[in-house]
Amino acid sequence: MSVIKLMRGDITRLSVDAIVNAANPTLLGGGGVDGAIHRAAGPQLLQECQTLGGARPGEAKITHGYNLPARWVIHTVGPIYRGGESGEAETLSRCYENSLCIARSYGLRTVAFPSISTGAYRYPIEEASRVALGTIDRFLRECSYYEMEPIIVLHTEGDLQVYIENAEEMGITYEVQR
Ligand code: AR6
Repeated sequence: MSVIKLMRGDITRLSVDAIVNAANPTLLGGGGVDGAIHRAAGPQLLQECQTLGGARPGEAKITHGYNLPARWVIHTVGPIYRGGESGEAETLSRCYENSLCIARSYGLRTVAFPSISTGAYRYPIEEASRVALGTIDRFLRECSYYEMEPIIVLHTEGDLQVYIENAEEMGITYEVQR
């Protein structure tokens, strides 16, 4: 059975099959983790993103990783948090699910996620972490024939603690990578 790995760090430094980008609907870069990924990947990433035609919240699209240690980047657009009654959880869940589906269709195994929507898009991390963990866990169970190694990379120790506490509470199999 696959396990969800949790770690603190900078997602742009990971040598994995794919990292996931918390993008905006233009898919043409921005601040936060999106800006860090574009800076580390170099200008060819933006060139390829210009051919994608953007994406709607919940969708995911894949590009090469260029100068990143990761081979691929899966760009997904999280929901902007507007109080939680506007379908935010469903949209956020589709971000994780669609990213994992793309990874599987490309035969990728190690896939690193940031905490989508919990920065500029202001999704409270308490709620967002439960959606992230629940969706990834469900995918691993439904897809147990395909061995995957999902990693959630948190930028701060405080964020990592929230994910650990919720994984514990939800009875999810996880491993902290220090
Ligand atoms: N590695 C891992 N996590 C990071 C890194 C990093 N290098 N940098 C930031 N984070 P955000 P969003 C964390 O704002 O909320 C962009 O402008 C950060 O601490 O990057 O989905 C896009 O273009 C936070 O926990 O993404 C969109 O316009 C998490 O990544 C908008 O922001 C997500 O924060 C998307 O907002």
